[in-house]
Amino acid sequence: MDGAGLPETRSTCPYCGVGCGVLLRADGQGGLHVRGDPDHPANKGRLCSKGLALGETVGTGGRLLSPHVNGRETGWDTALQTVADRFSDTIRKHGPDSVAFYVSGQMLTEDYYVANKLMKGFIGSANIDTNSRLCMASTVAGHRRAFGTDTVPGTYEDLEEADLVVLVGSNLAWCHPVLYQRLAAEKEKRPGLKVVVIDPRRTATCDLADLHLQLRGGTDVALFNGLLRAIHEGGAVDKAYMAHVDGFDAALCAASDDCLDETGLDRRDIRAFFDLFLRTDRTVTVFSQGVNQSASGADKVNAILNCHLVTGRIGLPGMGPFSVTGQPNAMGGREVGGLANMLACHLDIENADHRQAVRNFWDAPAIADHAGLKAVDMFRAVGRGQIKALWIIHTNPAVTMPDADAVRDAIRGCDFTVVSDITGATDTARLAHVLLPAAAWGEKDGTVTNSDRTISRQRAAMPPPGQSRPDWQILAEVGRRMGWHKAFDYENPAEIFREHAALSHIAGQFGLDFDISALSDLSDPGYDDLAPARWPLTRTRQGGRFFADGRFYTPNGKAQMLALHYRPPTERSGPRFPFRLNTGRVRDQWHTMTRTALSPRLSAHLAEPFLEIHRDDAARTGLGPASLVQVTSPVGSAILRTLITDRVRPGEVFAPMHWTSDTAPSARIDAVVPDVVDPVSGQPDSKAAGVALTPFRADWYGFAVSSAPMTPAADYWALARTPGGWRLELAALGTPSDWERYARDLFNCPDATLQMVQDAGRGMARLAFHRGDRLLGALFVAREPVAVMRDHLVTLPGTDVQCVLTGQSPADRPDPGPIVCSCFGVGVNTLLAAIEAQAMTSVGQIGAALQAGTNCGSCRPELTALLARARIQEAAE
Ligand SMILES: Nc1nc2c(c(=O)[nH]1)N[C@H]1C(S)=C(S)[C@@H](COP(=O)(O)OP(=O)(O)OC[C@H]3O[C@@H](n4cnc5c(=O)[nH]c(N)nc54)[C@H](O)[C@@H]3O)O[C@H]1N2
Ligand SMILES: Nc1nc2c(c(=O)[nH]1)N[C@H]1C(S)=C(S)[C@@H](COP(=O)(O)OP(=O)(O)OC[C@H]3O[C@@H](n4cnc5c(=O)[nH]c(N)nc54)[C@H](O)[C@@H]3O)O[C@H]1N2
Ligand code: SF4
Ligand SMILES: [Mo]
Repeated sequence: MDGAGLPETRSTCPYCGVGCGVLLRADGQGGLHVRGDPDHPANKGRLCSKGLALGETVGTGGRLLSPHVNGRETGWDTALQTVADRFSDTIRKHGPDSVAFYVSGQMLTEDYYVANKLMKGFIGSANIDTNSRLCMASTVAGHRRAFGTDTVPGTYEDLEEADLVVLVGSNLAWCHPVLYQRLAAEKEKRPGLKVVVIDPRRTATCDLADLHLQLRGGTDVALFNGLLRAIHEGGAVDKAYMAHVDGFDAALCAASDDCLDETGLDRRDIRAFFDLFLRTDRTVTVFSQGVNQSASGADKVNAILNCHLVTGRIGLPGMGPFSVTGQPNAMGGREVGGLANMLACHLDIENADHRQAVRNFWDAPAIADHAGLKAVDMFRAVGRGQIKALWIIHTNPAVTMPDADAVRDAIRGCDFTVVSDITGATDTARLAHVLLPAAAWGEKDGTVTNSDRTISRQRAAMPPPGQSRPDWQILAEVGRRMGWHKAFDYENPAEIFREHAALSHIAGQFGLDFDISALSDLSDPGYDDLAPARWPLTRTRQGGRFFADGRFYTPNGKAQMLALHYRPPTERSGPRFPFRLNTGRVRDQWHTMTRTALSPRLSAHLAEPFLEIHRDDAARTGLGPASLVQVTSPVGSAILRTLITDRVRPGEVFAPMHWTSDTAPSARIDAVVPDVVDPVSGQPDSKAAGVALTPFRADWYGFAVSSAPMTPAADYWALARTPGGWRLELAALGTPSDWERYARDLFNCPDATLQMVQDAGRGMARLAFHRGDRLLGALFVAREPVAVMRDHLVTLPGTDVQCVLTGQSPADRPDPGPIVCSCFGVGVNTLLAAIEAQAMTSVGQIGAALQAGTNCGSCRPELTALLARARIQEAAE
């Protein structure tokens, strides 16, 4: 039964900040059908690979189904009372600043609002910070310095209305795929729309670029300072608009140092970019983590804002700086005041009138009167024992905070830690004294705000399993049990949303931008039916853009250009750590993979953690293709698979952030990243660790497939889902004396039938275990990285295949190669063969022949790259 005929629920995708609308239909058996909502303004029916695979991630296997206290299952009453008592006791003994919440830009606005109210108004501390500190803090700081408030001026439509889109430190094709597709579709229609990508790596996004500026990591301020000078010298300053802007002379003076050589770019490319920028009024500059996650993140943001202010290109159709948010509710979190240095509704914690107004509105016994600890400082305070009770909600800091081993140790050493998650199997959840089961995305109601200020509803399509509950309910109940019954007496999320909207009216009266007071008397059914709407939402104003009118939220009402001095990336660690480690995301995984790794389709794209390294550096370091590399920094080390490429600059390497103790314990990359932060925003520099690289010379390498979970024992392993089970890469020092025993332990199959070939002299062993006709698992071992047809082997567990030990596919079933199109499971070998045989020249032809790229479109940049590769090969032949 596929649930056809059952009603569809309109909701929002829980992943990136594009905030696509989805239509969900539960099949009544725990499954969920997902399609894009044609009526949602963000995606108009489109979805990327991650959105489309949501149905594969909602099963209850692996879910945390009941509260646990000190490792023992309990009921809610015990768990909640334990949390409330410990927090109350700690506050009584050590004061409100001895406790902290670490929360997430993936929480719904209603969850976030309750957490912020509890901490700032009732506990009376501002020690609530969020993973948005690792994500958006530099933009928040940059916006506030320039505009006096944290506002994204433009809308998604601007990308389609622009004549030039500059993407700075953004891999839009993989990280905001539907927005990328909107841009790609527009460029196809209107090739005059130019795209410039500014990124030290050649990413999938570069397939759309007319110009790729592959600058040296960390040098963006030098480039945009240069642009500011060129704007001035080229006579492109908008003199009329400058009446609304302060700080031009100082900004220009600071920019007068010519540091363009620092960028490592060819002057002609720089000139081409500057010329394009100068002559194109309709310019949008999109920026993301290559800008924010930097020791000069806030300065990078302001360097970009300077160039838009001085040209008056802001808040008009097709013009403006555009920070794309990462998480689904990064924007909502900023609205409710989830950061330790904000109050609520964009009100200021430093402003006594703002504080009093919020306190009165909440009828609160206290109000935090100074900023709380920002994420990095917060975990350092936990480590020192200064924070004695910590509640972590909807985030996995033991993996994603810089200096992650120190963070893990700090949490482990904390007197009292509460973790709310949907699974107990995370690096952070394992450290909790109290573990609380949260309802997941498909099961709960609330709102989120996407990158272009559009508020959308998330709606439940299925019941929460076991005892799990929505985060707002858990937080409100703890608030009541701590003695604040009336303030946290919420019955449903609608009530919380109305209160939030009413508080925004006060912000509006203070003259602030975030005002959604038109929604403050929404009825419950009105909330249920709420259609996507862009703020501000007041009786007189709905949506639109900001700042074209020259009205800003600074004390004198003018925008501020900032005087920015380019600071060379500091020599972090000296000659012992000569490589610059850049980190980020891959197309089909979401952060620490607790949801996306459940999907075999998504796991097929990149099944293993890797280090992108330039071929000259690889040769110099003694790293061969597919060898393993040890990455060491002053704070930690990791082992990753080498991926030799010319996509990165010499001297710079790149690793993904996704792998964890559960998927590849040696590849928790944040264990290597030191906790250097931007002095203005407190945001960690996640993209510039100084590292040393050495080959990891394992004594043996292995590859295994299995229909049941495996328990690997090896120095390096990486586990991924497949349609019929799991696949595993292995490597270790010290060869086991008995491969049969090793493999039986790995597959947990003491009595299955074994087939085995072994050549001890060559260090080769191949073992297959059957039960009856069915293959349980197979292990291939060699002294070098194992060469077998992985994408064929992963299809075999659970089938009645007999002959697997060759590791090759039979002639009538060619190996498809690593999957490129995850919707239709089309591999790279299949694609290259078809391109060659049928002399294909376009993504459209590939689609017509193989379907690849015709559904979600997330792989289209990779298909373009394959076509180019085939062309180059042909030319060479
Ligand atoms: N598939 C997928 N999509 C996601 C997520 C995910 O986990 N998976 N997470 C979401 C979240 S929370 C976020 S914040 C966004 C992040 O989205 P992005 O910011 O687009 O992603 P990143 O890969 O972190 O980094 C972007 C680029 O910055 C470049 N970069 C590094 N250093 C510099 C520099 O000094 N200057 C410049 N100009 N560029 C530099 C990197 O090479 C990288 O290509 O993605 C969101 N979308
Ligand atoms: N080196 C490096 N580090 C980085 C980055 C980088 O680019 N490089 N990027 C940084 C950025 S931008 C970000 S945003 C962070 C992201 O880092 P995190 O937020 O730590 O990563 P997630 O895996 O998204 O963690 C979300 C957790 O919430 C759980 N969860 C899912 N649904 C629910 C729910 O409904 N309720 C509750 N209570 N829990 C739920 C998930 O199971 C998971 O454990 O990582 C940061 N760290
Ligand atoms: S672009 Fe993809 S991950 Fe982002 S919201 Fe849309 S479907 Fe979800
Ligand atoms: Mo993020």
